[in-house]
Amino acid sequence: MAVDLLLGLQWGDEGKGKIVDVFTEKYDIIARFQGGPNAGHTLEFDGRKHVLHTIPSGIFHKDTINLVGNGVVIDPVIFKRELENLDAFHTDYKANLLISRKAHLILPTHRLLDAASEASKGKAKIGSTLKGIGPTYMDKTGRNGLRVGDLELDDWKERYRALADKHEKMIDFYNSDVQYDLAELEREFFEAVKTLKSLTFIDSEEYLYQAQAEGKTILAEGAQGSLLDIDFGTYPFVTSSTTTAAGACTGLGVAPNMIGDAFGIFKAYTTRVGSGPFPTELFDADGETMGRVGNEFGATTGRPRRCGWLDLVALRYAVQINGITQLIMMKGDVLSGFETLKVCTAYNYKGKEIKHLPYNIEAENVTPVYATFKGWKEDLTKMDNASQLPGEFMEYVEFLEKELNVPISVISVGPDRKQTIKR
Ligand code: 2SA
Ligand code: MG
Repeated sequence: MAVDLLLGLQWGDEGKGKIVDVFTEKYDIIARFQGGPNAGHTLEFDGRKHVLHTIPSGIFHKDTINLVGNGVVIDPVIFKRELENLDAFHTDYKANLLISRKAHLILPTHRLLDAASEASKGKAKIGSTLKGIGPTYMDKTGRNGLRVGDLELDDWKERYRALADKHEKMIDFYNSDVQYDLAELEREFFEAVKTLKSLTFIDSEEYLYQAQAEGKTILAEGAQGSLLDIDFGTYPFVTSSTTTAAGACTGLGVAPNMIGDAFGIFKAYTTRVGSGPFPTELFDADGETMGRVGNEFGATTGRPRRCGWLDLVALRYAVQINGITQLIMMKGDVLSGFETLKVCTAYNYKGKEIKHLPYNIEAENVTPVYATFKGWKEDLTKMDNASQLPGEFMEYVEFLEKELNVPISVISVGPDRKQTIKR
């Protein structure tokens, strides 16, 4: 069986957690393939809201296996907290949560290095979530990292010490005023490692290979978004992993010819948290309304998200890089009540109108070209059938389908599992 993908097409926070949770009934296995506790996947059901960071969003379905793949970076401390938060939901995570031995570990000193690095950048800072993501992936590609499988070796604490000692020297090198009590951080870390070790570690590429051979259905759950991809995002204002389709191959060990559907998820408008260019960003009442009505705050850090109109130049690029086969549109309900809506269809770039994403999309280089649409007044949040959706809303949807040349097969009209319309 081919592996399906669910990928964010913007700068993250498209609503991947909700959709994975809704889709889970169709899949035997949900697998995370990149990122780590920088992600914040929000799920709502039975009147309760839950935020996941490292754990796949299929965890609330008792018959689903949830796999943390080799491409993910795990902070045992945050992971332990996530597990504790699950206790109230009676999930059987000892049985249905599996961890790849090849996943890398975030050490306390990785978090400190992240803070020191950001502080050293001053105004040019990335706006990192400061979870140690960048330094951990640097150690991975630099071939210094500590992996989950190392925790099964007798000398893992010595390996830990050697790496942490090296990090301390690097922190000194930054000469930052980041204050810390490493002994306390390490006490917490070693305690959390014990919890992590109580879970099942596996050779996940072999596990997935066998699962495919047995005809199991698998969904790879992306984190962050395509425009935060280390290669194709708005570098350097990106995260440190491959958030696009190819990341599922390297982050799980799935062969490229075994990829099935690539579901691309996007919001009816755009948001971004952290620094970096954002051509359609709004600084007016419309942007403020999107943020307020859409409750646009970082699910991990609580930071307010920047808001703006939908950017089809960027979205087309993401559809193309990922080979998206079906689109899922989120948060159209947030746009109810706008008199008119705008969609960026092209950029003015060096005196020319272009439809592709150029190397440089800072405000001084690109000016968005907008198409305007009549808004709708109806509250979409109570609707549960495509036939109830207002005409103006459908015009918006059909315009996007035509421009992107991919069908929008799911429309979400609110955060709850139930507020999901299939077309
Ligand atoms: P990092 O933490 O070093 O990977 O940050 C690098 C950039 O990537 C952005 N980034 C994110 N953008 C949107 N959502 C993310 N997850 C959280 C959420 C973020 C939060 O769901 O809201 O709570 O603030 C996420 N993770 C990383 C980040 O803002 C930097 O621009
Ligand atoms: Mg998020």
